[in-house]
Amino acid sequence: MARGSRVIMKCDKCGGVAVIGMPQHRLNLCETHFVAWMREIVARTIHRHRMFAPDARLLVAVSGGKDSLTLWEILNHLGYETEGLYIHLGIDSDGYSDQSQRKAEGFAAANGLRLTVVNVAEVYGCGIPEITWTGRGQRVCGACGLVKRHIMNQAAYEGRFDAIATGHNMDDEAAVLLQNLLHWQQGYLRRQDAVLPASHPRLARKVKPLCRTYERESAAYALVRGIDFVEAECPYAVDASTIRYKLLLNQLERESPGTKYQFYQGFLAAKAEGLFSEAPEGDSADWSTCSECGQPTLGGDLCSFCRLWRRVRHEDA
Ligand code: Q46
Ligand code: ZN
Ligand code: ZN
Repeated sequence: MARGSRVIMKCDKCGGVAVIGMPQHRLNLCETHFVAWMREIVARTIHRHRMFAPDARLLVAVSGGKDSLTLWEILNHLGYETEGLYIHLGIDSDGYSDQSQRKAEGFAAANGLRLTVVNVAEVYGCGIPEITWTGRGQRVCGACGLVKRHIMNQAAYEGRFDAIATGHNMDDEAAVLLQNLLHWQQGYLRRQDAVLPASHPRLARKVKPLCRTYERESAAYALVRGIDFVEAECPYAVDASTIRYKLLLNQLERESPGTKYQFYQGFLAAKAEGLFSEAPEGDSADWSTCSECGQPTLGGDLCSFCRLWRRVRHEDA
């Protein structure tokens, strides 16, 4: 072959020009067949994991990024009744939160979908970075996760949604799995799944319909479908421990395509056969009700969300 010439990949379905190659499936697809493939995989994932019924009302947690907007577009295309929830975290660096909110709002408006925005600073007094007891990136993410879970549960409960759908992809899930395995986090390993059932009537069922597709596939889908998403990562993501595991898995994937897929799919298959399903004694939930917000809690009078804000307000005084 002449130097400088490009190899044009062909679509395995129609012979047209392929826009993506997926070595883990030995599959190259053109734009049309890739879009159809993504929708089919998501539909099958929903069905295989019995995520929700065809008439379910879904609250889609959107960050303005490629994964959550791709997920929302596909669920909408598949005919599900969806609403979006955007949580403005008050992350100012390069206007990250404002920019992501605009992307989420733009997508909702363009598709005639309803989006609820909760601004953490406006509702609770300060944004995630000002939760000063944290200080380091990793702990900012811990507080952020807690706040997001609480707001999502509250919104799903008040809006009577059947489930919260999040845009976690296989790269996210495989990285968390590797982290949990390396530290033998048995509790997390028992809970990690494509579906997190509602453990209390006020805690929503959580589903991850993108858990069988790679991150690069949701990015490709968003590009092909012209979805305008925020390209910047949250500035705290660089400190998130899962980034290290993602890099490791990507290195393995480059050397041996399909590693990530087999690793995570194998885990789900083993779980379905009973691995990690036995809860040790004393693992059954003993819920009480938080005296401040009314959400269920496993420890004391206040839930961890309300304890966090008490602490923040006290330190602010
Ligand atoms: S948004 Fe929040 Fe993530 Fe940013 S502060 Fe960390 S947890 S990295 S998904
Ligand atoms: Zn094709
Ligand atoms: Zn509470």
